[in-house]
Amino acid sequence: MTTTIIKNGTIVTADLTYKADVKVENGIITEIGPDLSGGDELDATDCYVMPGGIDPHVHLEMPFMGTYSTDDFESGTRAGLAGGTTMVIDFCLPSPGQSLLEAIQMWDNKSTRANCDYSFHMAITWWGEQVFNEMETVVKDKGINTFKHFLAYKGALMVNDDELYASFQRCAALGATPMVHAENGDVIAELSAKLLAEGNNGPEAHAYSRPSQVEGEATNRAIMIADMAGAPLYVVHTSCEESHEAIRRARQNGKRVWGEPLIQHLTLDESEYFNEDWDHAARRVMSPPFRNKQHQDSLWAGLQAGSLSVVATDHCAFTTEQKRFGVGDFTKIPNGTGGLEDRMPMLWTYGVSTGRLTMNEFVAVTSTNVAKIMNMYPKKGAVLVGSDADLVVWDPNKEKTITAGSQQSAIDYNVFEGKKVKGLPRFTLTRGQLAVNDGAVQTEEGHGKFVKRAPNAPVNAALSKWKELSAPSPVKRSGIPATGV
Ligand code: DUC
Ligand code: ZN
Ligand code: ZN
Ligand code: ZN
Repeated sequence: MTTTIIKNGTIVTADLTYKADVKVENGIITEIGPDLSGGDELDATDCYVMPGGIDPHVHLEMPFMGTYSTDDFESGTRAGLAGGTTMVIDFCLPSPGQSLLEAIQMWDNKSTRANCDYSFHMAITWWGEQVFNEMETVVKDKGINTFKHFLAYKGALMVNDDELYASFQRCAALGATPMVHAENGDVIAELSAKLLAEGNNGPEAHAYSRPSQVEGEATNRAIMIADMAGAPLYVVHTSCEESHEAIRRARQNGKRVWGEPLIQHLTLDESEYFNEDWDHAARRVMSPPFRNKQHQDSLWAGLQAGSLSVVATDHCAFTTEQKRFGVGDFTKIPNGTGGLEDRMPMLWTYGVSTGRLTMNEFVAVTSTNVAKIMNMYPKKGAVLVGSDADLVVWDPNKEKTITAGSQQSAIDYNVFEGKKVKGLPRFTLTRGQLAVNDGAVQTEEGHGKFVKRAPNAPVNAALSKWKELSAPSPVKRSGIPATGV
């Protein structure tokens, strides 16, 4: 039995800040209190002891746009741990026509290399009786209670509204939460073709092809369809005011809708695409694209007001060589950026240190809210007796300048290159095991375990106003007009 005592730190959770030591035995928190002893000691003087970050949105070794994202479950989770993230949720992506269960088998094989715990969302990339039937096994046997739907990527991953409605209804019946990548894929396809025809083929055209309206429209549509289906809804990578506005309105109306801005959208803006260096701009091509300052202000306001719930990364890292598949045609630039290692330090620096977020709000949006929405609280996302010891001992005075040269990610650049961050892990523990030791990364490949997530409790179901209005049976009429003459 291994015992570790985290000594002299200040515990920061989503709702409390207090001084106490933490005892960890065999990967579980077993005691919290003053002056604990009886194990290997980790000195947390002048540090905050927080639940490790949970990134609910990553794509590791994902087959996408003719290639695979370069960070896999090994380098991706190592990058996460280095930055204080102790769990990731990846998207299991069946190719159209493929069995969901077969896709899980493929993801199980890839994820054996993970350095920290992980879970999967299931993507609904096609629709049919087989998918309808397999969804039950996915929820009940495989422990996956979230289903992602792409409203973009026409001709590849996109689902149409009839499929969306059918799948959302199925989610509601199974106690699962649907998720949506909300961008109007039909409009994007039209705009992209027009831009290319006009000779607009550089990376900046990627942003022109995906204005904020395409995201606002799709978010509104998905919220309304979820309401009709009686399902809650998680909106991934909320990047603009129109989408945030739709989420805000839904929440005010009592709907269970959550929005997830990314650290990239909070801290980087559209001017990145106007850089004269093609590589610089292409490396930042992701969907949705970076936005202007007004949209960024809206996202920060949403985190402050609680209308947006989570900060994620959509970590989907491609090398410069992969990005160059799109020279001469921006639609062929693999969409995606990195961020796993930098999410926590960047949010601390730009959110907590600036006074926009309290430390407790930081913990909520990087960990606790995720654990609650994704049904794994308080096993994850908590500093409580009985919780997994996924912890970060956070040194608010530790500084660095972000640079690709010293990152864990396997790609050759970093979208945050040159940014100075203050606030970094002194120690990161994954189920009690040290992955960052006094700043040094010492991960163990294969240490990570799959985390099963149960279906939602009935109280978590969506409240549909539409259902109350719908007629339960046909109206009885006399004097029916005769047909035919
Ligand atoms: N957006 C990206 O930028 N990459 C992966 C998938 C997505 O929706
Ligand atoms: Zn997406
Ligand atoms: Zn994504
Ligand atoms: Zn291990």
